[in-house]
Amino acid sequence: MFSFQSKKIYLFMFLGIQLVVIALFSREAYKKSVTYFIHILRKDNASIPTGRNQTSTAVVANGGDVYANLSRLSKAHSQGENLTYCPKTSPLIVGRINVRIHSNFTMQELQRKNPLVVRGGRYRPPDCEARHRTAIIIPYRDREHHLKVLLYFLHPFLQRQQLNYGFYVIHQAGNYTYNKAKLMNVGFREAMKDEDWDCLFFHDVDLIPEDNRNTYVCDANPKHVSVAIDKFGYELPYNQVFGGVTALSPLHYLKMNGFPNNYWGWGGEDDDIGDRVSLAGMSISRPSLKVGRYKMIKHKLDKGNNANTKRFNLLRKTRQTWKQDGMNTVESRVISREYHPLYTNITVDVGTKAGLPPPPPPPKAATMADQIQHHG
Ligand code: NGS
Repeated sequence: MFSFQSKKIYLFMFLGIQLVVIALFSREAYKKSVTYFIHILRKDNASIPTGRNQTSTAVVANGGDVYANLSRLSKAHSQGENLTYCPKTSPLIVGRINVRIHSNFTMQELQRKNPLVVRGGRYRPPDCEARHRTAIIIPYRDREHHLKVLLYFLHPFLQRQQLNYGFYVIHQAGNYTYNKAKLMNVGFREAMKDEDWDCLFFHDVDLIPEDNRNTYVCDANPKHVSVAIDKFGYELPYNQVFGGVTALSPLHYLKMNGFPNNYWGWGGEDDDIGDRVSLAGMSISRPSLKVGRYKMIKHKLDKGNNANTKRFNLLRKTRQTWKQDGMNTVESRVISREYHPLYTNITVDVGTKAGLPPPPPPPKAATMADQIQHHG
C-alpha cells in the first residue's frame, strides 16, 4: 500500500515529532531549575532585612513566618526623646505571609512574642518616630477564638510596618440583635478620645491579612482593603463591595457622617457605607488583588445575627437618610473600658431598635440604718 518513498516521509515525520517533544521537555526542566534558584535567592533576601535605609520590600516567596527576625526589634536601642522619622518604606516589611490558622498558644505566650506592645494593645517603633498613627477597630461579640488568631497575626504584621498603632475591641453587651455599624461608630468615638489617630482600620475579626505589603495607612480616599479573600477565590465579589477591612481618616469618616446606626442583624450595612462614600463626594480606593489578600477563619452562623430582612428597604433610602443618621446621632452607653495587655476592650450597650434603655439608677447613698448595721 505504502511506497518506499512515503514510508521514508512518515519515518522522518515521526523522528521530527520526537525531537520537538524532547526539546520541550528539556526547556521545562530548564525553567524549573531557574525558578528553583530564584526562589532560594529570594528566601535568603527575605530572612535578613538589610538595614534602615533599604527602601524595597523583602519578599518571602512562598509565605514566611510573620514573626521571623522580629525579636531584633525588641533589642533595638531607643535613641531617647529625639527620634528621627522612620523610613518611608519600612525595611522590616516582608511580602507573602504564611497564615496557618491555629490557636494552640496562651495569651501569655502571645504577650511574650510581642514584648514591645504595652497596656491596651498600644505600640510605637522603638528606634524611630512613626510616620503614621493607626487605630484598629474590631466590632465584636462572642468570637474569642477569632480574636486570639487575629491578635497573633496582626500585631507583628503592624510592627513590621513601623506604625504607631492601637487595638480597640468594641464588644456589644447583652444578647440583643447585633449591630456592627453602630459598634464601629462607638469605636471611632472612643478611639479618638485617646489619641489623634490619622487613620482608622475597621476590621472584621475573622480576616487575616496574607501580605505584609498591604500597609495599614490611609489613602486620599476611603480605602476598601480586603479586596481578595480566599472565600471569594481571591477576587472582588462585586464592584461596590465595601465590607471586611476598610480604612478611613477621621476627615473621611466625618464627611460621610460615619456609619448607619439602624442596621440590626447581618448584611447591608457595608453597602450603605459604600454608598455614603460616594454620596459624600468621595470615591473608593483599593490595593491590588496581589497585596490585599486575606484568609477568612471559617465559622458557623452567629447567634443573634440573623439576616436583616429590612436591609434592602434601608439601602434604597440611604440617599435621604445618611445626613440624619450616623455619627451625629449615635446613642450608646459604655459599660466598661478595660486595658488588656494586647488590646483595649470597650463593652458597650448599643440599645435596641426601640432606643437605649433608661440609665441604671445611681448607687443608693447609705442610710444611717445601713451604716449602723454595717458597723455591727
Ligand atoms: C452582600 C451583602 C453584604 C455582605 C456581602 C458579602 O450581599 O452585606 O454580601 O457577604 N449585602 C446585602 O445583603 C444587601 S459574605 O459572603 O461575606 O457573608 O457583606
